[in-house]
Amino acid sequence: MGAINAVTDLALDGDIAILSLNSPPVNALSQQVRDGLVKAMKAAVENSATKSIVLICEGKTFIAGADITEFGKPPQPPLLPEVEAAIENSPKPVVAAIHGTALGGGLEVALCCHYRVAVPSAKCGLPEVNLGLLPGAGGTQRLPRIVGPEQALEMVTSGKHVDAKTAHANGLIDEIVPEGELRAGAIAYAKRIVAEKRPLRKVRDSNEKVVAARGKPQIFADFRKTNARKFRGFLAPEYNIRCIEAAVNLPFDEGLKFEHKLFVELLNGTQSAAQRYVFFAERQVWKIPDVPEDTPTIPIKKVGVIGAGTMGGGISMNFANVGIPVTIVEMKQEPLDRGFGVIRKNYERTAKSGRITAADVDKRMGLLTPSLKLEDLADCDLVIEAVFENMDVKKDVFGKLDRIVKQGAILATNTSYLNVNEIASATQRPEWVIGLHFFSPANVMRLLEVVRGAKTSKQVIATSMQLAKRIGKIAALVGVCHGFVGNRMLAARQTQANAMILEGAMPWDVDKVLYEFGMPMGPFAMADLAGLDIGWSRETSKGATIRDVLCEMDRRGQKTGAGFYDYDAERNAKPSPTSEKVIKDFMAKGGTTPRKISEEEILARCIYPMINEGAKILEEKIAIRPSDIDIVWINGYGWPVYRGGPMFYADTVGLTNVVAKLKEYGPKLGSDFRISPLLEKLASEGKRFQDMK
Ligand code: T1G
Repeated sequence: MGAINAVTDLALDGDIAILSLNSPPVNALSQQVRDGLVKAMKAAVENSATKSIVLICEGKTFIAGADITEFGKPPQPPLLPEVEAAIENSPKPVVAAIHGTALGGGLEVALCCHYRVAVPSAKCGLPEVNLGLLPGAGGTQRLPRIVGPEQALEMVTSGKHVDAKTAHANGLIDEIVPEGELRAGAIAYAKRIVAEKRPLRKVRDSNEKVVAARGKPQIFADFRKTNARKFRGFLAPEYNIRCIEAAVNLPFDEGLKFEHKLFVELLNGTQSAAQRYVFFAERQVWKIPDVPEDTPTIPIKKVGVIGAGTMGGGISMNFANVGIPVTIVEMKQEPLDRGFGVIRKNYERTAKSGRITAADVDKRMGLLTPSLKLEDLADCDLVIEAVFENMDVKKDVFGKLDRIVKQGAILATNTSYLNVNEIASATQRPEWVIGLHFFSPANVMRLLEVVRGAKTSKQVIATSMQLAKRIGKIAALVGVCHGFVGNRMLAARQTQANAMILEGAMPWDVDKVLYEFGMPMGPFAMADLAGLDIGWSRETSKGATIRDVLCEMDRRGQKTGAGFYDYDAERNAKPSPTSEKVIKDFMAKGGTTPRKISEEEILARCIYPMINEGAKILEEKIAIRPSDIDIVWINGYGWPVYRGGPMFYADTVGLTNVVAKLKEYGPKLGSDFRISPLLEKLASEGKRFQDMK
């Protein structure tokens, strides 16, 4: 017994062999781990003193899946099926001892063990769908045999982790052992199954639940129908469903072959490549080269928010959700009352859906204090300003905060466009000023653009990034420029969208292309949703743009039942002959003859200028790395994750093609349009954004 290899150890506890893995950070099934498992199983089985084997992991978690870094490279033996066969076909019972998260290949390995025990805090899941994949090592064939096809469908298409209690209830876990006593509990369990001569239970042989579902295709038809909207554009969910169907309709080994065939298809596809890229991008985004991970942070125990409007209210909820008290300041009582009313309604709606309890609603509302006085923010650790998007108004507020709020507090602005350095210049402490750009609805949208000013201190940056994690956001650190990363690139797209409807395309033509590309909605439907009259007033309107004319006609968007589209009572949009006439009249007035614009041109002119703007953002070091830009677009603007984000997408299209198209459409992209030198350079060197160091 002893070390099998650098990450695998085999020990004996009485007549129980303890096979332990120790491969930080998450005991992923790397080649070394697989090799260790096969060799250790062989040694344990051949050791006559061994009656049973416990598989356990050191560190923070049980096996959290295949090693994602190995994907896309030639597979190295032993492969996972060989590992699984060594465990499942062991003549001695194997007990998986689970703590942390048994995920993907980790749960699949556990399902090849004859028994599974876990501590109460453990979780299990098959999250491969989040990587554009499916459980390719028998998970789609073994899971439904334990939990039934319905639950299996839910687990493999949501990728959600189930807690130990649920896993015990649905049969995934045989016994829950006391927290902190996993090893002892597993050994005791192994001794018991030996003493009770319990069978070598193989999941592959328990067919009751799949046979019971045979001849009931409705299970799958209903599931597909219920989730069609959620799965739109993704390949992996459908492939997972087909595998569960195979588990019901095919003998185990044929089901296994079918699963493997679909797994390989997904693995070699662009969607999984994109989603695996995003997996690592979501972990990279927190790493700030010049702000070390051990940078001291400021404890945030009390927060102040200025403005109880849509943004102020949503922002405050984020902090109340994690138990941080918030004082919300408004100028007048009426907007303050209205703001608190909206927050309570939002919480009550969440409670109605069962995601929180009525007690939670009261507890969170109890953490929110209304105020009409900025002075009430004096002892806050962080103050976030969410007032009207006007520089003078913001500078006035920051000047006052500078005089009121204690030294050592962070002063943050929720501006979505304005110059954070200029806002900071209204204070004597610009090093304590930062931008925290939330996205509407702020209590729902996952993205937070953390805007670093020229003088913002590393401590303030580190604290803001840490706080973002605490309130469940994904934060991207960006520099100061107009619109930061997301809105700056959005403007490049909007410019082209607006230009093309003055050349012959209709708003619904442009929206259709972006919707089919995978965006939740196109720019014109989005404008109607937000309201066409943002920043518009009849007094100043000159009918200079199509938007002006539509607003003058009281077509302000969904809220008026008409905008670019006409809306029925259920707010379903349909192309509008009225706005079509407005647009055509506009072109006629401008002397433009409408032309047919192809979908290919619409897509290229909407997406490629964004990519070009992204490259400029990298040149100006407004973003740290291309994948941060992708994180911004996926989590803030609904860019489809299976396309990896605008910069990753550019790499899949090929930067030379992007440059070529930008040159082809150059004359239409506006007199001030310039191709980014970085983009041209990478393209000329045959490189990708991913190759940037
Ligand atoms: N492979 C390689 N590296 C991994 C990894 C994995 N499976 N999981 C995590 N890491 C790295 C991660 O990049 C980070 O590195 C560090 O570990 C800590 O991760 C055949 C096909 C387990 C819940 O999808 O969900 O099995 O940034 O920051 O917040 O069917 O990691 O420090 O350099 O996320 O505590 C299926 C993926 C694989 C699970 C821990 N498994 N991992 O969360 O830490 S596909 C998954 C997670 C598969 C089979 C198929 C989480 C976690 P670095 P972290 P955490």
